[in-house]
Amino acid sequence: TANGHATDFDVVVIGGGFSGCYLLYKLRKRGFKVLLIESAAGLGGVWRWNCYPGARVDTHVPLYEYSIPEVWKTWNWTEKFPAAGELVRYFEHVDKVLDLSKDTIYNTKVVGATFSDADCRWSIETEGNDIPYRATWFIPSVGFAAKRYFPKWPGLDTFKGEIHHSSFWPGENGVDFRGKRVGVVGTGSTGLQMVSAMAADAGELTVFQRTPIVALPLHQVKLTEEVQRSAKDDYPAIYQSRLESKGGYDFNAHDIGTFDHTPEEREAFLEDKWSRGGFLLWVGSYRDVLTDLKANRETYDFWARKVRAMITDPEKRDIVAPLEPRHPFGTKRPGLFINYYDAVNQPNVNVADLAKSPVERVTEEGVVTADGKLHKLDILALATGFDAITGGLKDIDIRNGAGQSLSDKWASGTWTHLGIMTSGFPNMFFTYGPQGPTAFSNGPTCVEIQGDWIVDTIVRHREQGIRRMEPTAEAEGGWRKLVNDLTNQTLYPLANSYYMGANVEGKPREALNFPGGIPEYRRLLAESMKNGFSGFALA
Ligand code: NA7
Repeated sequence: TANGHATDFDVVVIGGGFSGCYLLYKLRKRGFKVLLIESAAGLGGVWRWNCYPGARVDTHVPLYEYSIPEVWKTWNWTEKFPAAGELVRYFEHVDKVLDLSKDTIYNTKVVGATFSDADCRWSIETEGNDIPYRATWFIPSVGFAAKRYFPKWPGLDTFKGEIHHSSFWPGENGVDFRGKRVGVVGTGSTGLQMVSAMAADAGELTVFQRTPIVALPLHQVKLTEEVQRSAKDDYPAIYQSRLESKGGYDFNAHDIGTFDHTPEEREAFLEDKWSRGGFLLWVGSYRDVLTDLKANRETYDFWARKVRAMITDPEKRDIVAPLEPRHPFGTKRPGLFINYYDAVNQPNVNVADLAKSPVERVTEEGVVTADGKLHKLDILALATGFDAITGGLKDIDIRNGAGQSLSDKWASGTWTHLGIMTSGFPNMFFTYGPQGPTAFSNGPTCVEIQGDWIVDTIVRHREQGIRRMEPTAEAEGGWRKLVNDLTNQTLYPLANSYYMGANVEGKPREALNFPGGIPEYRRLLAESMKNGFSGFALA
């Protein structure tokens, strides 16, 4: 045994976020011996790490939760868009109801995993532990934001104040920023939330913006138990609608083109999407917003008009919502705002336009931009994102029987079949990873679909005595081509986003998400299984 646990399992899962918990629960129910390994002290994955001020999910509940009846019937939220802390409490509830901790080891970091061809089993190595865990099936469910990204600025380590990355924040109230000079770097959905939460109490807050975020209204609603109790009759239908929606929500884009409407009709249509809020203006609007540049510009201009009207200072207005888009609307992840533009309006909030004047270096005192200005800071809050989607997997020393590592295999590009397995690495499934619906899907939707498919697959293999499975090189070549071809029919390649691997120096530029939508993805998964796992070699 290691840490007092057994070391031999049918399945070892890494990561106690939405995916890992789902897999542990479902696999155990089917009689498998499963171990979940988690590097944090509890469950919740991304919500445990990203506990910076203002951290909140921007998909509303009950879309953003498990469809497991034992869980939703016994849980009520306090807000329609819950904050990180409430999501961690949700996972505590999940743990209690599904009894997950008894098969989980916490505070344990997986550093490597090696497949043995001789006995078709994985050995999983953990930090500070000489005895590996062994399993027939290995499922790294590390999430798409497991590897944080730091700016490569000279002098960053010389800064005398506090530096925190958003995903390594010392607890929601762990940094006292009241009255301090705070610099928030990055204006993705994280930076937007941080600025919104910190502006009121910070002494002076500087937003270091390289690219303006397209932020859409989040209409927060306080939820009572009574309201949820009576709404729960509809939950099964809502969970079903997630499976039928392209993005795993409960809505789709309309089958109307932007220019099918007159300008007046268009204004009214977009106004309706905007005022109802959430991601509707992005993926619940005209069908051509993300495929046709001219159509896209109509939505951008509408958005810019809306936001510009909210910003009082003309200089800030041109930085935060420029008349000319920096990339097509929605080709970088939009964020949802509650009070972001009010925060920007505050006199103690400055916006430094890094597109005009990039960061040159960091000194003991703060950040120096190309215009020669020293932005003096007490706290540097990095909301600079992640080596997203592939970074977390490549960070683990995963090796096949021939000694090849996954990070070597994917050095110049990512290869998977169905975004769920990669050839040469048998018996390893991944969830919410490269070339799956991932960042184009509501997380829980994607995770349950992939989780169910993996569990059904392993059950069938047990029934039929299959001990080894991996995609064929041909199938993964086809999948890679499909993912990239479909993406090339959209406007996504026009932005330097993490969707395209384009936010990290030296990372291959490629489509990292399957853009065909949830129903098509489900169809392709089911088709492969029905055809005796077409695209996979079984032994
Ligand atoms: P994102 O969306 O990747 O945003 C990162 C932000 O940091 C973005 O505005 C970047 O600007 C900025 N950035 C990154 N590096 C630098 C440097 N070197 N200098 C200046 N600015 C920089 O990450 P988030 O954490 O906000 O969100 C990740 C996901 O979490 C999100 O999609 C949701 O699914 C939840 P850029 O746009 O590259 O010019």
